[in-house]
Amino acid sequence: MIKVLGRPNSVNVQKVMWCAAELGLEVERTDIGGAFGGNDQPEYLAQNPNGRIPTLVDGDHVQWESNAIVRYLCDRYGSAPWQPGTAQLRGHAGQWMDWYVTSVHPPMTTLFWQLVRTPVGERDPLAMTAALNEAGKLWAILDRHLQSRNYILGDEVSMADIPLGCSAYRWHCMEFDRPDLPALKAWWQRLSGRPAYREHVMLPIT
Ligand SMILES: N[C@@H](CCC(=O)N[C@@H](CS)C(=O)NCC(=O)O)C(=O)O
Repeated sequence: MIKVLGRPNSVNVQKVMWCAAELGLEVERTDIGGAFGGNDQPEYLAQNPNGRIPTLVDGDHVQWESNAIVRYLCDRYGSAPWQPGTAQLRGHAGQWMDWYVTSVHPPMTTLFWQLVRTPVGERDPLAMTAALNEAGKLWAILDRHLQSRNYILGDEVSMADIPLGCSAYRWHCMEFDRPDLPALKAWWQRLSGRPAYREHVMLPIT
């Protein structure tokens, strides 16, 4: 059976768990990281030298980096639409998945740490405003893209929706004044109708 090492409230673990559930895979998940610890132990570091979560163990195959794990699962166990059927669609899936990591994740991480993990009196308003402005600009790019399609690659949901979809839950559910981006919100609501998304992504933000 596929094993996923990582606590369920990690956005990076959520990508993998949501993806596996959509592909109908049975997964045994172990709580590692955060309050559970374990990711600094030699046996964990032997599988993932970064000491970060998640790590995937699929028989002899051990892998880290959540987006790469999503690609691996879709490639090995998926079919269209999760694993897009053409090189062009896979190219665009990679584009949006990498854009999430390089562009959207940094300001979203600042917002998350400020709003969820930092006591009110210790928050840094300048950092929060800068992150909110940056994240708002980036989500507006996706909002424009989604004005003419239901999902990131077109009519059907795919692996391209997974990293941004996990982050979109936090964008819409953390407490702050967010800009009105109706196409983005409609896409997020479409994802929210999926049982696997509700089970693995729509968890308390802690
Ligand atoms: N680029 C990595 C980032 C992994 C990462 O930073 N994971 C965080 C949780 S979201 C982590 O390991 N934090 C330490 C911990 O949970 O103890 C990936 O996408 O897998």
